[in-house]
Amino acid sequence: VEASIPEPQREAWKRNQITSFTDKDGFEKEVVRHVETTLARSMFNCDEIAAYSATSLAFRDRLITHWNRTQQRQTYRDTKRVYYLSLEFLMGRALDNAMLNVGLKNVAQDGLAELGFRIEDVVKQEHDAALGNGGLGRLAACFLDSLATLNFPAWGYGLRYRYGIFKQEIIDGYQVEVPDYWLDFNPWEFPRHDVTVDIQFFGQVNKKTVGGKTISVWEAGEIVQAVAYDVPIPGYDTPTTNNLRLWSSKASGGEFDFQKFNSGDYESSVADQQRAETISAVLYPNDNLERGKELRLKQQYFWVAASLYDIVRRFKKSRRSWNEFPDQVAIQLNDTHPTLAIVELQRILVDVEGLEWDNAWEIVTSTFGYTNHTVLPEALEKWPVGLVQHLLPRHLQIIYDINLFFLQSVEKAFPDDRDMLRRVSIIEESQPKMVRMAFLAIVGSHKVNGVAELHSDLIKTTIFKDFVEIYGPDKFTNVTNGITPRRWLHQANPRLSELIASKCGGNDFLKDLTILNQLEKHVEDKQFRKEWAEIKYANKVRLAKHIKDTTGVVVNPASLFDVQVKRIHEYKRQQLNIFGVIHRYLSLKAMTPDQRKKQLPRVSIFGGKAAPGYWMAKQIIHLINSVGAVVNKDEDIGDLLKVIFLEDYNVSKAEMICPASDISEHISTAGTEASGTSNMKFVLNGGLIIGTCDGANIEITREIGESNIFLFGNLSEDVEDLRHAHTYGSHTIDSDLDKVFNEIEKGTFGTPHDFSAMIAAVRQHGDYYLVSDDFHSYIETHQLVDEAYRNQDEWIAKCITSVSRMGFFTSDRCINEYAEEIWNVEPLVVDRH
Ligand code: 475
Repeated sequence: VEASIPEPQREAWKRNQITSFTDKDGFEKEVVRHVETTLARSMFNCDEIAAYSATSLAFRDRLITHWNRTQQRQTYRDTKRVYYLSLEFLMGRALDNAMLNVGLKNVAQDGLAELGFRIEDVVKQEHDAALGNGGLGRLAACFLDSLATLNFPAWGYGLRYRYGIFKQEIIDGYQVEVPDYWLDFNPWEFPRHDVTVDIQFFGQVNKKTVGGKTISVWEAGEIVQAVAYDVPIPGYDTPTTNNLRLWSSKASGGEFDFQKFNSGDYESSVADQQRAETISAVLYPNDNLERGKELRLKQQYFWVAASLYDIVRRFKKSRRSWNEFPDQVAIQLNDTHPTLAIVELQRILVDVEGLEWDNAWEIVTSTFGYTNHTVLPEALEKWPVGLVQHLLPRHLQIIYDINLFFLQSVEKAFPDDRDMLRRVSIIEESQPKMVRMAFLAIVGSHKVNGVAELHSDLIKTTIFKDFVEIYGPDKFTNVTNGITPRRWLHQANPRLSELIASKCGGNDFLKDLTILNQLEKHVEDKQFRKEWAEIKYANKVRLAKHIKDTTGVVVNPASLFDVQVKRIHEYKRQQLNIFGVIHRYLSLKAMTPDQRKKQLPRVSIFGGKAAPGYWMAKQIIHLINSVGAVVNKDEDIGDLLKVIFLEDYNVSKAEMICPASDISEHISTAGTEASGTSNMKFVLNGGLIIGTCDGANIEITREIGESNIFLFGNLSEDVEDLRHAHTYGSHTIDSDLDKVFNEIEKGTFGTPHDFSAMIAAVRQHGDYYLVSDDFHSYIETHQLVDEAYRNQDEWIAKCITSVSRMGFFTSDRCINEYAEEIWNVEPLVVDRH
């Protein structure tokens, strides 16, 4: 059936075009309408959740109008589109962001007030959309915001997990995981029951001859249906509203398998249904770790195949030749998780569309770009050949062919280096054989990028060294990460944003963050510094209240707030931090009351989730809580030291925590943190950082100046030698760290046995993360922090100067670099009305 309305009837549609609200009265009308009709409630039965729901529905209606027009415009202009494929989108809350981006938050605030609600309370009703683990997923979310704000015709593609990252509860000092069932009421998604794709698994490959040509036909063993759910992504101060398409799995052929149903096998047909739904049921909760589970591979193929079908379907509408595909389509692979897209596109072009291999391969490699996010060996994806063979028999054949042609070209170019072939082969000749996804991603892409300068250099000299020789250095590039200033400054810290706007000629800095440099000429302005300090204090009061409400511990907002919030991982070294805290505690205990009076009060704040199977990370959480339990009730210490573990760190908590920090910790072993992005969030919110020379810390230092950051520790070029020395030389532990260990072993913080593995990792097992090597420098640098903080005036000046120099770290800059150097796409200029 033709779905397009014929010309004569279109008049009626045009007459009845929807107009969205623009003022308070219009907004209130929409809220009341939604409360009374959509929600079937009334003013006698309207709580904050109902107010949240109705407000969201009102804004959603508005977004949808813009969203429809954006899609029509993009279809009509038919320029090159960007597709960002990510298994994670860590979006957080949508309402506040929608109100700010659309520019109607004040309208909503006044309207809600008249209707009897405080906007802050209404906004808090929303459940975070937590479809990600950490940095990689949040980066994808920032990128979507920038793509829309900069008017790029772009789509995100991901999975609609029924359960996002688990909720963390702390019970008796231990992490307990609780499922995150978040879809109860989600006004921000639109089910597209008409947009479905059948995805096949298992089965076998048969050869068929069609018109004298032999082609491979993949006969399915199982078919699962992908259903699209669309999430509108509003740009800031532009009508452009892009689309994030998330796929949900269900059994194909409707609700039930009718054959089984009719033959009376009702239970097994329901079981089939449930099995199909498992594919998109849950986000794997590992950060910087791959565990090689079959269901994970199924998720990857399911999502990649549905997305490519959609992309190809859209391309085909314009009836261009296949050679134009890379001129119309750029696909970015967010890490190796979507690497099968390379194989799937080759399969579509060769098996389904009948292109010659070489022609197809040229199209494929011109289309894809691959971003690497980690050098940690345990995070590099590899799949057993047998598993790929079983699940995706045709894809394994194609992978072998890709590898064959690739190795032939390598052999030709490096005839004397036999070992090279073994090293770079996409198939690792191990027991069992493995498919190396990163190598497949490199071979199948035209550009490979790292996410900060050091990281991009490291991948070129370590894990991908051979590929730089093979392809030359130009295939490898750097795009340093960034963050969206809309969410991470304007939304998270409205008062600071307003103060900045008052010195920077209005809100333009939110679209061109380099404008922040206008702040620098006000650094000496006493009144400005005072207001700046007041805002920081107010943000600390807000966090102190949250700490009191959630942990019962009272902290003094005048203390120095020292924050480390991120996933718990040995390489991020929360253990170094807590050992440092114990050292501080012991020093304070050894002082006379008079000496103590001269000390600076400090609150050490931790937050972050441990992967459920990461035992050591869970021990670290337990130690932090055990230290807190002792220190926080020690009357000798009082306000001088408090140790807080904040439960369930997530995006919305980060929005409260970042603005409240004085100093934040980014202390990974040099060479391990690819970039880090919370370092940028903290500095942008007027906090200083203590960090190692790692990831984007290095570029932050270059931008804001060495005197505005507290760097410590060994450099990445020394790490290998130090590790070697630990294992093969004599390994002496730093004497202050040794005292800390002895205190733990005395039982000061509970059963010593609970922490023996953490100590053994340093003392006996080679101290892989260099905790002992960096300990002294870490402690000394914290003393410098204390001294610097005593001079509040200078401290504030450092903060202002730093913020003024943070323009580089907007994700807008980052997206423009991708657009120019990797995607070759241009924004679609829109006339606004
Ligand atoms: C880096 N996640 C940060 C951030 O570029 C960087 C890997 C495998 C399986 C599951 N999750 C992952 C990551 O590798 C990841 O989150 N990497 C992070 O990407 C954005 O800023 O340094 O650790």
